[in-house]
Amino acid sequence: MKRFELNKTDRKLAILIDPDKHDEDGLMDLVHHVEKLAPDYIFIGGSLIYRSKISEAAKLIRSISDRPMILFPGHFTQLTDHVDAVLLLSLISGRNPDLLIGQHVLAAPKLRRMRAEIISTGYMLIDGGKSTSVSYISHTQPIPRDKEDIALCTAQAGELVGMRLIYMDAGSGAEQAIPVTTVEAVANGIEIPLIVGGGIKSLKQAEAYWNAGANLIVIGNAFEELKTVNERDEFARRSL
Ligand code: 1GP
Repeated sequence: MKRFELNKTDRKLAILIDPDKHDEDGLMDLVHHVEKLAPDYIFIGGSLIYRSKISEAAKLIRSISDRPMILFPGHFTQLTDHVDAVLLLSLISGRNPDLLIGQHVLAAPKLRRMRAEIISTGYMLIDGGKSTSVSYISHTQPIPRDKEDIALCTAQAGELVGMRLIYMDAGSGAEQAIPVTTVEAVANGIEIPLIVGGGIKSLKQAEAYWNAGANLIVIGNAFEELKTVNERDEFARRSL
């Protein structure tokens, strides 16, 4: 088991793999390209996994990559022991009690038995310009993108109640990524590490978030949707 290490001075990258978007060959091909990009972590998960089995996908990824694999679960049914760590998400931007404590209660017995590291994470949705799967599935409204003060106070509240990380997400495939100024305000206002994702399309964009104080950038769609080997190689080369 590899530990999930994240500090306030880190500038790290994770690639998010949604196993439902790939058949077995496609997933293997993707993971080989993720290896060329050499991110710090592979995240695995999705708002709704209905085609694939998360454990099978995690095992397949592990057969190709030794990189720390972190589960980013959309639901407690996605829990698997074939990962190194699990982000135990509390959706603190929303007011749906099921995603603040209900799912956690149902998951607790399994979480206690798992070998993977469990990391309590304050998860905040920020409006990314369109309705996303996570917003629909979670029955919650994201924080308006121009309400920096609400984002900051929500993150601070998450830290005060004991979360180890804050994850600000515009949602997978967001039209607009989170404003850099909002990320900067939150990063400066909390003492725990900050993860940022949703709608980030390039490593240049990631750089702006690292400079603003984000400690881990998550890129999903922008890398997964590159169809040709050349496109993926090009994205990987740009990271060197
Ligand atoms: C979504 O933050 C992740 O939860 C990644 O989003 O797929 O838009 O990169 P993208």
